[in-house]
Amino acid sequence: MQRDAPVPYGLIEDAAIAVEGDRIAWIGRRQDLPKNVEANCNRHHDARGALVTPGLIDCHTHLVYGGDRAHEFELRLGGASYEDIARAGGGIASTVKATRAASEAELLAQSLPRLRALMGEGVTTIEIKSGYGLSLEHEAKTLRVARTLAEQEPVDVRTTFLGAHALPPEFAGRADDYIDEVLAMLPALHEQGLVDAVDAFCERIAFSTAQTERVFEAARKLGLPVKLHAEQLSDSGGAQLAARYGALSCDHLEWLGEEGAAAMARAGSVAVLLPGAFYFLRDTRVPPITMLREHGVPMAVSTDCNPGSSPCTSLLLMLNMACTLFRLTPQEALAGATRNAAQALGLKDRGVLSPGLRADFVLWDVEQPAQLSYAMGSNPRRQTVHGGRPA
Ligand code: DI6
Ligand code: FE
Repeated sequence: MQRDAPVPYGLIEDAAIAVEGDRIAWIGRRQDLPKNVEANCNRHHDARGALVTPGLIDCHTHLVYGGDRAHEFELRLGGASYEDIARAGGGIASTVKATRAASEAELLAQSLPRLRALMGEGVTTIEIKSGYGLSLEHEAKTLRVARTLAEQEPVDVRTTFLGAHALPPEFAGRADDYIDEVLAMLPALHEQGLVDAVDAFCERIAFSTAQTERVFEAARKLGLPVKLHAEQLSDSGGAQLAARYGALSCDHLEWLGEEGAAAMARAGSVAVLLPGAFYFLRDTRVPPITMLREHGVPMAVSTDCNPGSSPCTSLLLMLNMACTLFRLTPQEALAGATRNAAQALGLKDRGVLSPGLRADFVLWDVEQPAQLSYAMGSNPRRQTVHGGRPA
């Protein structure tokens, strides 16, 4: 797919891609392949009719965590709500306990299968948030595990500091003091090279807009981009706030209002849609897709891979759910896991197949792109190429 291509998906029939190092050197119709490009090529691969897309980008995950929350799933099925469980000291807090208790090696071992499952479906870039450590020691541990995953596997990892995810038990009733702590953690983690972006959970069960703004101010001072978990359970004005700080993205957005959408459009923030969380929490309020389209807000689609609201390691299933539950077109869904997902991470070197960009792509055994979001639970991936190398 190429940027601004007039045909659906920017599809090129009978295409050729030339790769040099980790970059795309040339892409177009095979018959147009320049003679010198062909002559300089020392290895040819016949894609044998495969559909080739950019490597998939999962731009919102909480993939590194300890334990699971299957028991809370049972409680919810028995009638308890996600918010009830959170208020009773479960929810995110129970994952914080398990994550703190896990050693770095244990955390890595628990996270690796989740990463491999996503990579098995063609993910070449993934964002991983902290937010289950909630202290300098454990946030650093989480972010180091995220970095180690990228060293061990052929995948790019972007790390996001989500210190303002929930109130840790030792700060119960002292949310502002905990924000002071978050503000102290951020520069220390940044100094260790562990932070690519900063996120917060702005919600009535988490942090207020005033508290979120303090975090954003601190990020701005360090020159770090921000993102926000906004309007997931209520409209708290988080999107407008995030837009004022030029947020890369606002994520969830079930309760987003018109002013929020307009602010996002002005700021160039991406709307990251998380149909897994919507589905798993049996939400009924769909994010305002038509409004986002009308305002020209780019939409991304991601797994939100986390133990509480979206224990999901299939980005292809999310493409399907983005279409069935949120009524995205398959073309919008695919752009949501490629081009717009790259934008949500502030990455300009990937997400589309264009000369000069990273040679991250996937060969699929499908006839047409809509099959990627059409089928549930199938995985037509034949081969992934990450940075010009078979992965
Ligand atoms: N919103 C979410 O959906 C995840 N975090 C957040 O801020 C859920 C986190 C969890 O329940 O463990
Ligand atoms: Fe999330």
